[in-house]
Amino acid sequence: MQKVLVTGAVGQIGSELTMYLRAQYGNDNVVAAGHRTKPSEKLKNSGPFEFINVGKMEDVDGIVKKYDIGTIYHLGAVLSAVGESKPQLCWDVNMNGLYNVMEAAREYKCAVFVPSSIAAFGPETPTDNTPQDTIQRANSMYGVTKVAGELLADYYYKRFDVDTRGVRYPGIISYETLPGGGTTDYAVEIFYEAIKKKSYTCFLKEDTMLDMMYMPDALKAAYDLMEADPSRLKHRNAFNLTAFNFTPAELAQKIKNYIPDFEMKYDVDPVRQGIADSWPNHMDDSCAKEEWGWLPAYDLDAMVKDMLEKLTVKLGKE
Ligand code: AKB
Repeated sequence: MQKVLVTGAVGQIGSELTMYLRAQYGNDNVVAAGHRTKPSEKLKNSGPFEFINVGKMEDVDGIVKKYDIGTIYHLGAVLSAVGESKPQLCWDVNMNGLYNVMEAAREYKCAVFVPSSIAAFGPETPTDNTPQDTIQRANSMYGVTKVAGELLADYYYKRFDVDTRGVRYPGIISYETLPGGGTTDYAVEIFYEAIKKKSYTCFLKEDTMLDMMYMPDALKAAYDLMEADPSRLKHRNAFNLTAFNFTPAELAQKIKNYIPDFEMKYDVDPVRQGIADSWPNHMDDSCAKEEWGWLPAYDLDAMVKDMLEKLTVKLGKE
């Protein structure tokens, strides 16, 4: 079989997606590619691992050729908060990285999974039941790269017949690898701090409503979309996707059900608050449901219970 490549494989989603895909396709068939950050022993020892810079065409080209790659899950990206502090880096990694992946996919006839985000929307987008096809005037650099990435993926499908597919992920909550530099990171940090210190200082306002999803559903979504019957896909890229939505105050209350003396404080970061305020409260993901059977397994309560159980063990606080 042709092999699968995961870029950004040391990141929050990439590290777990690599292991998920290795379980589906076999360890040796899934190549993990990271950039500088040391991979975990599990990631490194369970299958092929390489360091690459997605911004360098020769790196992307080289790994696709070396391993006879048939499908690329392109997770390598700079997230929203880091993107605002380093906009030039964000453009370089997110746009040139994606362009290089698209070019390699065109040349070697690979399929590509392109993750977009709620960040592809902006302040003029309808915030409730945000339609699949709507106004997208993103106002963060990360958001700009996500909108452009969606368009680029559509272009490569229409112009060069590259099998591009993708979703707009909401905030992803997980206990394995910490997210790095996003606006929704609070929804992961809060669990670590609740277990370690019974207190968390949130950088978003208590009433900031955002879409979210638990990692097992995010992994299954990527896999299911890439395995979906293409004749059913009216859209290809940028499917709206959500599992639940909540505010920081609501999440704190859910955690309090398990840790009654948990205390939530607020110290709002204007940059990340501004980004969050430009994102939807809740996306309409009916196209993903109709076209490829998207159905999340975890609701908010199930996620909170599982996160607390798994992290308590991980942090040795049993
Ligand atoms: C971020 O907060 O930047 C990401 C995202 C929603 O794309 N988690």
